[in-house]
Amino acid sequence: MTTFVDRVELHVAAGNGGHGCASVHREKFKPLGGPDGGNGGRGGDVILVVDQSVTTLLEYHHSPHRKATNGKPGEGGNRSGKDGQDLVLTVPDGTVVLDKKGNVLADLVGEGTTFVAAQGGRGGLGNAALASARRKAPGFALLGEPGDVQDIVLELKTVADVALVGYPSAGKSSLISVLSAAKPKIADYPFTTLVPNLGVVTAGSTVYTIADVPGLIPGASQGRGLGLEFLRHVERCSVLVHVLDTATLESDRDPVTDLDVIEEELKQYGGLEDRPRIVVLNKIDIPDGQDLADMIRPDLEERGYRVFEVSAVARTGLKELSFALAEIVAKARAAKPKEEATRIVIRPKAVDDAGFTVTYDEQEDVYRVRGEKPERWVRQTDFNNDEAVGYLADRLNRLGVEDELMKAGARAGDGVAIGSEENAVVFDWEPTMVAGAEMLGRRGEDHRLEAPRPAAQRRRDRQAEHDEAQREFDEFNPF
Ligand SMILES: Nc1nc2c(ncn2[C@@H]2O[C@H](COP(=O)(O)OP(=O)(O)OP(=O)(O)O)[C@@H](O)[C@H]2O)c(=O)[nH]1
Ligand SMILES: [Mg+2]
Repeated sequence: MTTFVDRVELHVAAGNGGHGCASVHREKFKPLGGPDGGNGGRGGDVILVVDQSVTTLLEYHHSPHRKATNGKPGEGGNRSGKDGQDLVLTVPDGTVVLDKKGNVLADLVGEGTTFVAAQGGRGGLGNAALASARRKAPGFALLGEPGDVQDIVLELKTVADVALVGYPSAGKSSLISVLSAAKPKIADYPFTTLVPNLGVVTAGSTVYTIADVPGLIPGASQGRGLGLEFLRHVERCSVLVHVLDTATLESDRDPVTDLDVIEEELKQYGGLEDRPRIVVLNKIDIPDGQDLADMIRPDLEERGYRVFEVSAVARTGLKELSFALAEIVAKARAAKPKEEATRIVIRPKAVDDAGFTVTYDEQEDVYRVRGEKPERWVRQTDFNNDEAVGYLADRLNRLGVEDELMKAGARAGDGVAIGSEENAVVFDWEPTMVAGAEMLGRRGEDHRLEAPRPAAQRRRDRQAEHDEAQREFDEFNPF
């Protein structure tokens, strides 16, 4: 059984971020040095890039699981962990990226077009980076975030200017082989072509691409023959060419009914109505073929088709055909808006979403907090470390989560879930604990041990706090 490789399911996993390090500088005779734990490295992204020398998705059919490397954890002595390496996957021009539900995530057309299919996790901050004027010696670090894991589907929609359609053995592949340098498989049995062939044609000053699709038969729309699946390859073309066989000896077929049948199947497929069409009568090197062509030509012209008589084998009528196609293609290109020359980078989701929502989830009897920031902060928290948990509470409080919980009607002891239903951290709310913490000061410090701060010091501390918030914001908004 032949496998079709113009549609594959791909499982991609970006690298995890490395954990931050909690460490205290040690030096002889200086027992209490400052915090010197470095940050974890970023996990590598999984990136799809169009490479025009790649023509199939075969590679991904054979190995559909791909993972980028993890970031390394930070170390003491302020050493940051190394970033993970991005995994770059090359795909053919015209690859469409879909999610498992069939939604289009990206349509990759043009050399170098890039799509980040899975984003690497951020590295966690080490305790050196977490230190501030008010939290001089944090005894914790942030965890690295897990990288994205995505199931995606890649579909190839050939990017060709001209598409050849017709019955099996009408001579579509033969035509490509004589119009271009492509060498597709040609044989006198039906369904020789199983995946589209692509050729480049030069006619005068116009260069265009031409593709065939596996042969169509009546009922293709119901899945007969190879079905209509391959018609997606003609969706991007600017002109359709009906290749009709004038030399078949089957009693129930003649070129005009063949044309009607194919048109009916195209209609079933849909979306191709606006494409100009021309008719090629092939195999006129055979005397009966020429006679039949002469006979049906007026009928076809009456229907409004431009008709070309050719022989792919004797190589006649090809020049006229290739120049006529060039003209149609040039016209279609002129009508299209100019393509962006720049590389497009498409990310699977927006980078920033500063907001959050609090809703009461009746089913689970919890107040559910959703939002990019709070959910990220939870992922970064080492719940075995009380100080880290306290830091999380401070962050949530500062974002206003506590206030919103209060407004939503939450009382002490109520369940609060941060995150989606499948993936949430649930805890009992203790608003007084946080209020108490505010009174006592932030985690990692204790007012009672310090002399009252002079005004200038308080100002500096406020500035430091502001800087920290800014850093957090910057870290979250790389652009
Ligand atoms: N005499 C003659 N035979 C031709 C001509 N063009 C193609 N053929 C023959 O017709 C047969 C089918 O040709 P292909 O080019 O493989 O046909 P196809 O339309 O690509 O067929 P599928 O891939 O099966 O859909 C081969 O044996 C070719 O040699 C022609 O102009 N004259
Ligand atoms: Mg063929």
